[in-house]
Amino acid sequence: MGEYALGEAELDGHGLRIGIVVSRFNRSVTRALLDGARQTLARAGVADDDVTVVWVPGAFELPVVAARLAASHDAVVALGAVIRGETPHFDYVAGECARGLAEVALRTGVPVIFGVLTTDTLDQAWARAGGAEGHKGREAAAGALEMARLLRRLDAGERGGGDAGGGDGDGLDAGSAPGAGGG
Ligand code: INI
Repeated sequence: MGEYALGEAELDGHGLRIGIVVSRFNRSVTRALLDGARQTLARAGVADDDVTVVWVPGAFELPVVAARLAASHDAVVALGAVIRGETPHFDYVAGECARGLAEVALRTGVPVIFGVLTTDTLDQAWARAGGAEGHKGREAAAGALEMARLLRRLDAGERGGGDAGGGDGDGLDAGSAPGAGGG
């Protein structure tokens, strides 16, 4: 048995290629998400040349570009801000965006990180784009690095030594991990 989990200190981005797809709708918020994501990637050592940023009109368009980026990157970060306001459009846009991004990840095997804010108000969105509730862009970038590294480790059949899991779902039991071998 072994355990696969990466602690935050292990978020080494050197050599990883990260695609970012970001929505123009509610652009001031999504620009803040993008800036935070890029900072996190740079601090982790991801080279500028290894980051591709693609803008799309709205959150509904994120999945199709995420699929393209998945073909040539180790992980994809999808950033957007869907704000409920008064319109039922929200449910369609947010729901299809989430469903589409999940489908891309499962179909391609490349992690697609859901950095899409879904809030009732613009204030709530700002709170999550560097305000009182944290920074979803930074979190999404960290998630992309963790997942890219984790999948590389699983593919290599290595045993991880991270302590972030603790058997509560963060780590993976090597017995069920592809390539981990039994015996
Ligand atoms: N797109 C968003 O990213 N956020 C929203 O809040 C939003 N609202 O409220 O409508 C939104 N709509 C546009 C949508 O994503 C598509 O771009 C559009 O429907 C064209 O397909």
